[in-house]
Amino acid sequence: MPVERTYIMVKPDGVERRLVGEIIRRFETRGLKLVGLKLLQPSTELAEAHYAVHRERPFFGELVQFITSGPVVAMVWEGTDAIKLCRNMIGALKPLEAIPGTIRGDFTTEVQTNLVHGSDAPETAANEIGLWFSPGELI
Ligand code: IDP
Ligand code: MG
Repeated sequence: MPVERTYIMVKPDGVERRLVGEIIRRFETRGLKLVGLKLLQPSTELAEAHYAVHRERPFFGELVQFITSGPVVAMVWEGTDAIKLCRNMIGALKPLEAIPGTIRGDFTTEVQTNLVHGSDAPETAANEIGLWFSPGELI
């Protein structure tokens, strides 16, 4: 059971809907440790780099537009099996599969405006943390 760090982001819809506190509370009360946190307006370049894996998908342009449409809350959370644990707490991508009790399952019916991002594997977590934070910003 490895101690991991994962990149978690409240997307612009979550900030707009005043769900930042609710989302942070869930990770905090679960017992994860907050090691990085900032509010920022992402550039198109940063959004494209973050979602580079989806570059060929038909929704890529729309996705980059959405993620840059307003401020996001970028965070790094640390804990045992933090990557999968946070993905479980965020819930599935498909709205019908996002079960109640998860963030998506409790607060959204949409596939794109789904409130929160979480890294899906150790390699992507390391890559995303490096993209959004400089080492000095992590405690
Ligand atoms: P994930 O966020 O659960 O890891 P991914 O498949 O990595 O899901 O997709 C990244 C993001 O792209 C999703 O969170 C969602 O905002 C958006 N997205 C994924 N599939 C679609 C789609 O079919 N239409 C519009 N947006 C999508
Ligand atoms: Mg993903």
